[in-house]
Amino acid sequence: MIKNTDRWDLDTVAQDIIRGHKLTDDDLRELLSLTEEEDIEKLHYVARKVRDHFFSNRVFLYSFVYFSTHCRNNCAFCYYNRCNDIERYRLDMDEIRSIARAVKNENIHMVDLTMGEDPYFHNDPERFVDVVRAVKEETGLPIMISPGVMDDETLTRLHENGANFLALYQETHDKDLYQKLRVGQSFNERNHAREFAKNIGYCVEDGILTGVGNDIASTIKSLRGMEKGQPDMVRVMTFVPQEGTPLEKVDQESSLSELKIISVLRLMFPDRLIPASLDLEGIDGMVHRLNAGANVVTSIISSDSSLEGVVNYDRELEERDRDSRSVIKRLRTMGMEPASQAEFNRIIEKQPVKPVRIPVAAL
Ligand code: SAM
Ligand code: MD0
Ligand code: SF4
Repeated sequence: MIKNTDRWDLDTVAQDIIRGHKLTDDDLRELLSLTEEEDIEKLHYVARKVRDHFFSNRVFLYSFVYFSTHCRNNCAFCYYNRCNDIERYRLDMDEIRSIARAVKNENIHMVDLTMGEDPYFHNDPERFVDVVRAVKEETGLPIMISPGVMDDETLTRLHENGANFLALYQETHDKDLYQKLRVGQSFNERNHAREFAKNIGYCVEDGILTGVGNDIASTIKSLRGMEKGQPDMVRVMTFVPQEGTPLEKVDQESSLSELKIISVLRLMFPDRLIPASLDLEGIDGMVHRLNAGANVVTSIISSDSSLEGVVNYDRELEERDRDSRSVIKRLRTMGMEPASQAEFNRIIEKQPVKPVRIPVAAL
């Protein structure tokens, strides 16, 4: 559908997708197998066309607040897994409030409150409810929570107290691979929490890792698995080997496969949120991800913050360059603009995305 296809036909492919055409497994296999730069560029072109139809040049921005790096789990890929002997922190309420106040002035659409599965909060979930309530009070912004797996009752309490979005990445929908990645954790419980959250009114995000033992068949399984849950946001991140973890010595893949998958996600989920994470390759990497069809920038952290990212491409760098001002400046050089808060709130309120009409002359 992409190879041996000229520009006019590519526009037709984009129009088909916009009109609701669904990709078959053969299509997915073909797209994920592309290796020639020219073909991959065509795929990105179609993905951008589809994205621009629904979102024009508008981008959403999420601030990332990793408020506790303690964790009871043992994910093979994660720097913060309980077996890794690293320095950890847990912010207290005053620190959280002061960060929330700072975020308010940063021109972002949502705050992402992330933690490891910290027993301090998981054994006494009302503590986390208090955090959500405080951040809502300070910012008035939509709140994403990324707390790991929480039970139905807690998810309900959190929703009632201001949490709008649940980010909970399955990493893979291939059960065998899942057991190797999320060692000792239940596949079904993780899926259930996302499903339950969606049913009670949250927006939800699912996500997969690539470069972590997934071949094309396994990636297709994951894409179909995500499709089943009809998430509001879908992500793919390249696995970055982390010091002190079981997968430390695995070779890191280039971002090529992630960029292809971002485009494929755009064709499968035309009007959904798809992030370009700054955590992997910073602002330069953001440009490639937006050019592949993403429409959200995540992991924005103010330049004076000492909080962690999840992967931290900038762990060794002296200067951090992933604050909202630098992001917006770069977006503008690409002809893109931050969306308005009202546009984002419509998504949070689950109103259908109104397509932006493409003038015939631009096709
Ligand atoms: N503890 C919560 C959980 O696991 O759901 C919240 C943290 S969650 C935001 C951490 C996510 O970052 C993982 O789900 C995974 O997708 C991603 N991640 C963690 N370590 C990574 C690595 N080494 N390379 C790429 N992505 C990674
Ligand atoms: C990111 N570091 O977007 C964040 C994180 C959690 N909801 C998001 C993985 O890259
Ligand atoms: Fe803990 Fe989340 Fe890292 Fe797994 S991915 S070890 S649950 S912080």
